[in-house]
Parts: sequence; structure tokens; C-alpha cells
Amino acid sequence: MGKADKGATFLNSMETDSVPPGCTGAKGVVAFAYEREYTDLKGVQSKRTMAERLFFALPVSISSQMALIKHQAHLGQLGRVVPATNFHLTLAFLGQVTQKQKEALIDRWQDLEVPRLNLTLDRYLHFPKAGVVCLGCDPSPIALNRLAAQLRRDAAQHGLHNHRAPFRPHVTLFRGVHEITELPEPAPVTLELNEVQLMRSHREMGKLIYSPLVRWHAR
Ligand code: 3AM
Repeated sequence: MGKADKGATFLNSMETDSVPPGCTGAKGVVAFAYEREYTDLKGVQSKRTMAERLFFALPVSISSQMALIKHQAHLGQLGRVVPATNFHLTLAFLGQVTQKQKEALIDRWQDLEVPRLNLTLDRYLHFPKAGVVCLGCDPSPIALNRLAAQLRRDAAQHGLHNHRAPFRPHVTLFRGVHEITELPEPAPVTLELNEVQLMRSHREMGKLIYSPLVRWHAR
């Protein structure tokens, strides 16, 4: 069994990304390394290693997406509505990750152990600095805290994003919410969590797209 077959499922990069000319296959189908030539503002030809904005997250099932859409409708026009296809629960934000860092990261997390748990989100949270309204919970279950802490520690130790704020499980429902008066008590939503994804965040025609690159399932 190859290393990549052990725990993680690599998603076909063609599903999520267009492969630039000259890109060479490396590990699996997702972790390819390439360099892109570009002309900078001064017209100087330079080379740089492509980097992607990545994060680890837990996906939200279709039935939970439905329940969360009802919460958005219930709250009304608070801000920009997050499309249901973008619902997720972030464990660790990694920031800009080079192809080399991504390959090393996937290698390190080959055997990532995913807990199987039910998480009840029972309060609306407003993070004014980020300008988001979410459905979240407090405190976080120990197993989820441990997983987020492992991923965050590893990121910081390898030169990726270093989280200062504590982990607070949440699913973002609205963006661009900077002023808010009071939020009602929500009807709780229980998420069945059994999968972790390495996600890429990018924009296409101004639209925010989240694409899963690798999936790990609870055993
Ligand atoms: O929508 P949520 O909060 O689940 O919060 C950002 C988002 O998740 C988080 O990464 C996810 C994908 O963008 N994120 C973005 N920038 C961040 C930063 N500078 C960040 N988390 C911490 N620090």
C-alpha cells in the first residue's frame, strides 16, 4: 500500500483546479509542484513558487446545511449570506502555503486520526473584527479541541499560520457584519462530524470558492 493510500483520500486536482501548462505531477494527484513565470509591475521577469491559501476543516452534511439555511432565513439580512456549499467548521487556518510546504504537510498528516462525534451548535456568535456571524458552541468537546490544537501547533512549528486566539468551533453564516444589536437564542443544530478536509480557498470571478484537496475519514 502506498503512503498516500493509508488514511487520506487525494482528490483529483482536475476537479478543483485548472492545471497550468508546464505543471509536473508529483505526489498523488493533488500535490504537484510547479513554478510560474510572471512579469511583475516593473516588467521584470521573475519566478516564484505558487502558494495557496489553505485550511483544515470539517465538512457539513447536506441535512445540516438545510438546518443552517433556516437559521440564515430566520436572522434575515444581517450581511452577505454564506452559500451553503461553503459551510464548514474550521479547525486550523494555515495561511499561504507553498507547494513544497503542502507536500510536507500532507506527508506529516498521512495518518491523521479523525474522531467521530456529534457537535451541538447552540449559540449565535458575532466576531466583530472578522465581521462574521456564526452558529457555534462553548465549550468545545475535548476530542475536537485536541485535533484543532494538534493541527494548529504543527502549522506554527512549520512556519505556517500561528493562531493566537483560542479555538472556538463555529460555522460562519454571514460575512460583512460589523454592527449588530442583539442576536436571538437559536434552535440548536447537531453536526455529525466524521471527516476532516484540507481545503483551498480562492476566488473565481470575485466569488469565494472552497475546494477540498484531501479528505480523511473517521475509521
Ligand atoms: O469561516 P471560518 O471562520 O470558519 O475564519 C476564516 C475561515 O473560517 C479562517 O480560515 C477560514 C477560511 O478562510 N481564517 C482566515 N484568515 C484567518 C486568520 N488570519 C483565519 N483564521 C485565523 N487567522
